[in-house]
Amino acid sequence: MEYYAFIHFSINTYTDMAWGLGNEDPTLFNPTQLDCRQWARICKEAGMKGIIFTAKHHSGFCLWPSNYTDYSVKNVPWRNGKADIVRELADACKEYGLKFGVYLSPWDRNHADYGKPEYITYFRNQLQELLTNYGDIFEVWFDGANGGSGYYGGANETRKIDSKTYYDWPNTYKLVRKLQPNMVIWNDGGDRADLRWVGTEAGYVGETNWSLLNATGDVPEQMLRHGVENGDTWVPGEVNTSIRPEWFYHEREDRKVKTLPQLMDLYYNSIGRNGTLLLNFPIMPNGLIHEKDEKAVQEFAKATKEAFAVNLAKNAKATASQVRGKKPVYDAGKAIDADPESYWATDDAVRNASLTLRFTKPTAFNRFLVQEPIRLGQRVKSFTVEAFVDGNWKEIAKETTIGYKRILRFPTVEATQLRLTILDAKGCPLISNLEVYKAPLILTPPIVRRDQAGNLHIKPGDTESELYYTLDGSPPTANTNKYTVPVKTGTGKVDLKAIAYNPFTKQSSIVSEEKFDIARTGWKILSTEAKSAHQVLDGDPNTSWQQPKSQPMPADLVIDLGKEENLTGFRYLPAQNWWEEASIITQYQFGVSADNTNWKTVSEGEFSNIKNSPVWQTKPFEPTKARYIKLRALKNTQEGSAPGYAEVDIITQ
Ligand code: FUL
Repeated sequence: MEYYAFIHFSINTYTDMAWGLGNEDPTLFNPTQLDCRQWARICKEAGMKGIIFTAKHHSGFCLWPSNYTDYSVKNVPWRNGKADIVRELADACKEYGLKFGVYLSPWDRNHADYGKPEYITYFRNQLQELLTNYGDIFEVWFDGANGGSGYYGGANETRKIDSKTYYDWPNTYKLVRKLQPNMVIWNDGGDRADLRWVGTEAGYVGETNWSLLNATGDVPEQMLRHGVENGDTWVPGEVNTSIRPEWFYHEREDRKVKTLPQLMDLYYNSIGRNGTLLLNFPIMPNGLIHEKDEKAVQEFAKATKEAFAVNLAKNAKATASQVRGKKPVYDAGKAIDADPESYWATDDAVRNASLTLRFTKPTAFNRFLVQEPIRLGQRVKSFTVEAFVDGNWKEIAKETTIGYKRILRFPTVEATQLRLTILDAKGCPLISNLEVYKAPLILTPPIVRRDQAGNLHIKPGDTESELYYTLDGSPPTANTNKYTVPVKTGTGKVDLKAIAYNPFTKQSSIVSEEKFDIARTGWKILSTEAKSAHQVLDGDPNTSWQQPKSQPMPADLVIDLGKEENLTGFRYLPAQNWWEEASIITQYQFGVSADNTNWKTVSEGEFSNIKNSPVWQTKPFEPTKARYIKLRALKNTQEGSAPGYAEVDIITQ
C-alpha cells in the first residue's frame, strides 16, 4: 500500500467551508450525479491501491444511515433518504479491486453529548456500524482536530476535551482490533496507533525518516517528521495531502489543482522517503471528482511509469566489499535480482560496507532507488552514492535513512560504475533491492506574483528556461510575450498565464495561471507604523509581518484602500514561517468603513483547518462599497504570540 486515496465529501461541501459547524441544514446535501464508481475508477486507473472515505467529518453529518443519529443521509430529500454512500463506495472498491478505509472524526460538532461520557458510547456504536457492515476495512482514520466550538444539539458553545483521556483510546482500540483484526489505525490525537501523521499536510516527510516511535510520551513535530531512531514501536509515516490546496471542494480552486511537477515532488518526498502517500480528492457538490483532478492523477501515473520504465541496474554486475559468511545466498547480486525476498547481507559485526554496480557500457542516470528488507527492521543510518566518472569516484549523494524505500533524484551523470556505501547502521546492513533510472526531464512551471505597484514578476524553476506569458487568457507559447523584466500592468485586474520553455529541448512547462484582483498600489496600512508591514501587500508569500508581541488580542490590521472599492470578499495568507515566531489567525472579524470611524462587520468566523494547512483563506461576503478595511484577529494558534500575515488582499466585483 504505497499509494492510496483520501476522499473528502460532507455537508460542508454545500456551504463552501473547510469544516462544517454541525448546524448545517441536511436538506442542502444533494449530489444529483453521485457516482462512487467514478471515484473508484479514477483511483484504480491512477495506480492507487485503496480509498479512505470521510464517513463522518467534524460536522457530525453521517454519509451512511447510522442508527444512532438523525444527522445523516437518511434525513435528506435526495434519493428520499434511502442512500448509503459508505455502502456504494465499499461496493465500488470491491468491483475495482481496491481496499476500503474510513475516516470517522472523533470531534463531532453536531452531537449534543459531545464532551460527555455518553458521546464515547455513541462514537463506538458508529465505529461498530462501520467496521461490521461494510466488509474488510484496511485503515481507520481518527483525526485529532478539535476546534472546541460547535452546534452541539443547539447549545452553540465551546466544549474543551482532554484529547489524551476523553476518548479512552485503549478500549476503543480493543473494539477495533476485535472487529477488524487486520486493519491499521491512524490517530494523531490519542494513544499511539499503527501509522503516524508526518506533522504537515503539505505533502512531505523528513529526508531522515525512521519508521519507529516510542509507545508512550509526547510526539513533537520533529518526531512526527523524522520518527525516532531508537523508538520501541513500529509506527511508519503516512503522508496525507490534497490534490488541491484544501480538503473539501471549492470551485475557486479549480485553477489550483496540483501540477505534474508538484505531484512528482510529492512522490519523491513521500514514497521516495520511506512513507506512504495518501492523496485526497475533494468531491464536487454534484457527487463527482472534477475532471481536472482526474487528468492530474492520470498524468502523474503516466509520468511515474515513464520515470521508472527501464531499470539500468538489471544487467549490471554487482559486487560487495563483504558478504555474510561468504555465502552466495547473501551476495551482492541479491540486491538486483528482482526477488523482493532475497537480500545482500554482511557479517553481524559489520556497520560499514559497500556494494558496486558495474554497467556493461557507460550509462547515464539521474534516479537511484534502494530498499531494506523491512521485515528485518530498519537499519541504515547513513549512506553515500558515488558514480565512477572519467576514472574517478564522484559523490552524488550523501543521505541518512533508507527504510522500506528511498528514491534519490540528482542531475544526470554518465558513469561506468555506481557505488552504494553504507556508512553506519543499527545492525549489519541488509539491502533487498537497488534500481537505477534515467527519468525524463519535467520542466517546472514558473512562479508568478504581482507586487504592490501592480508589476508582474515571473520566476523560472531552473537556470536554462526562457519565460513566456499572456495577459488575455490565451495559452502562452514560445511565440507569445517573452518575459525579461517585471511587466507593468496598471491598477486593474490581471489574468496572467505563463510557461517556462527550454530552447534546447523545445519543451514547455505546464501553464502557471493566476487571476490577480486590482493592484494594491494606493493602499496604506494605518494600524501600524512598522516599515516591514508593507510585506503584507508585496505579493510575495515568503515575506510576512507580525504584530508586536506586546499587542494584546484582539489585534487589528487596518488598511486604507486609497479610494472606494466594490468589495465582495477578502483573502488572508498566514505567515509561512509561523512555526518560528508568528502565529496564525484562527478566529476573525472583517469590517469595512467609508470613513475609518464607522465600521460594519461583513464577515466573521473561523479559518478552520489553517494550522495544519496554512494556505490562502478566501471569505466571500455580500457586495459592499468601502474605502477602509479591518481584519481583526480574535484568536490565534499560539496563545501569547502575535498574529502574522504573509498577505492580505480583497476581492472586488
Ligand atoms: C485535518 C482535518 O481537520 C481536515 O479537515 C482534513 O480532514 C484533514 C485530513 O485532517 O486535520
